[in-house]
Amino acid sequence: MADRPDPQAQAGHNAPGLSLHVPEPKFRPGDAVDFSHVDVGEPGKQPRPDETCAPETMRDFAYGLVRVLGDDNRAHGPWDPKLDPETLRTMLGHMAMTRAFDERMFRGQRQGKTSFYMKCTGEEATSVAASMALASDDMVFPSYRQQGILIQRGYPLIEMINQIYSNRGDKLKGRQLPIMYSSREHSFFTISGNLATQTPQAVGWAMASAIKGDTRIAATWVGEGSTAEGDFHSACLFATVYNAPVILNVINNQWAISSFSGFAGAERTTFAARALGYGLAGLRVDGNDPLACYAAEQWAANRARANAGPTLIEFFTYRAEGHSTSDDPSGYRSAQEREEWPLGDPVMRLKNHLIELGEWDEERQEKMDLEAAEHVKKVTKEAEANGILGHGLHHPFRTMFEDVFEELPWHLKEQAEQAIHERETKFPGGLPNEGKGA
Ligand SMILES: Cc1ncc(C[n+]2csc(CCOP(=O)(O)OP(=O)(O)O)c2C)c(N)n1
Ligand SMILES: [Mg+2]
Repeated sequence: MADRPDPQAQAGHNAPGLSLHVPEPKFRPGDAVDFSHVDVGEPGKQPRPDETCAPETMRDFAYGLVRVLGDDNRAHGPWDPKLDPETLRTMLGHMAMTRAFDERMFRGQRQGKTSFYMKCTGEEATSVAASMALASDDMVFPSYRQQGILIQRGYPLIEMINQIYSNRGDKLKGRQLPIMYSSREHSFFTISGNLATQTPQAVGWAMASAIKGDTRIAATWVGEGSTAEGDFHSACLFATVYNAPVILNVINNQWAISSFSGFAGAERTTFAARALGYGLAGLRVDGNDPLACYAAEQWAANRARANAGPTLIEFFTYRAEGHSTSDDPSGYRSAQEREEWPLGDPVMRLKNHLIELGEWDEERQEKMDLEAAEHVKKVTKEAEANGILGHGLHHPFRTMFEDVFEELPWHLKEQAEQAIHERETKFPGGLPNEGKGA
């Protein structure tokens, strides 16, 4: 022992200094964008494994990209879901409606009708097409950028706008941030602002469905940035351990507000590759290809329904707009990224596919877009009749204490009485436009 060199005494003498890697996005504002390092592969080249296959046979799917629609606007390969033209037009219609809705709500926020909105521009296929591959009563646990699911499931637009305006018609009584919808009737779990909490909840729901011998499966959507949360990893572990009938959809849109995907691990590996470590089936999919999105979700749904196990799907896409109305992406990323994104725009790609099939044309598209915009405008007016955010208290003050507990516990009862008393003292007779109903 005595004649060995003491490593502690030696440390720092000859050893190279340690250094830490801090990820940095490739392009910043004003930079010319070159995405040639992004390997998107060729549409139609990926085989389609059997839905009951063992996860360890799927390694390559975690690193490749399932693609169907080619630059020739045709569908290629075994992942082509072979949807009939009517279904494709319906898909296009929901995507066009989602886009029209986003445009109008964004404008509404700028006009001061609400405090907040989030668009999903460029990501419509990851919600609309994926949702179409599920049964309408499969339980979904989305994040805040999946308005396309509600539109696809036929949730009335007026309910969405009432919620965004937190007005008299808002079923959630103004208690949730705008866009954090909830609809039990549409098997749409309440959106939470606490990122990734929906992932273990989806797995738990799926486990319960299996315990009850039900046939419904669960699907959750989570942003790539949010996969850095511990909740996501607990969800993966529970899903694989109990073979829960669940689909974990990771929307890799490259950005988490102003943090690029590298901070969630994208410089080292793919998000689909997370599946390998857990023994989950993993698929990496072109998220701007509506046919590939549909096919992948259908594959995973069949697998879950056959009790063959959960699937983690990475949808490789791009967030074309700012994170939310509170964000300005020109401060942290190059404006060219959107134009240069190698996978194009999902609405355009589906439209061009239908045209290529001889089942659509530009005139009909124009009409569809116009009708969608007109419809959203009309419904917006109807919702405005119920009030807009910030113009009066649309629900009676005391309702903030209701609907959580069946019976209000004593300490909340005391708090409620105190708050109501203080308010009445300060504003005798209430505020103008104060909701007096219910
Ligand atoms: C637990 C938690 N941490 C941080 C935030 C703040 N936050 C809201 S959205 C967001 C970015 C999420 O990015 P991503 O998961 O990639 O989803 P995207 O917005 O791209 O759809 C952050 C950090 C939050 N709401 N909850
Ligand atoms: Mg993201």
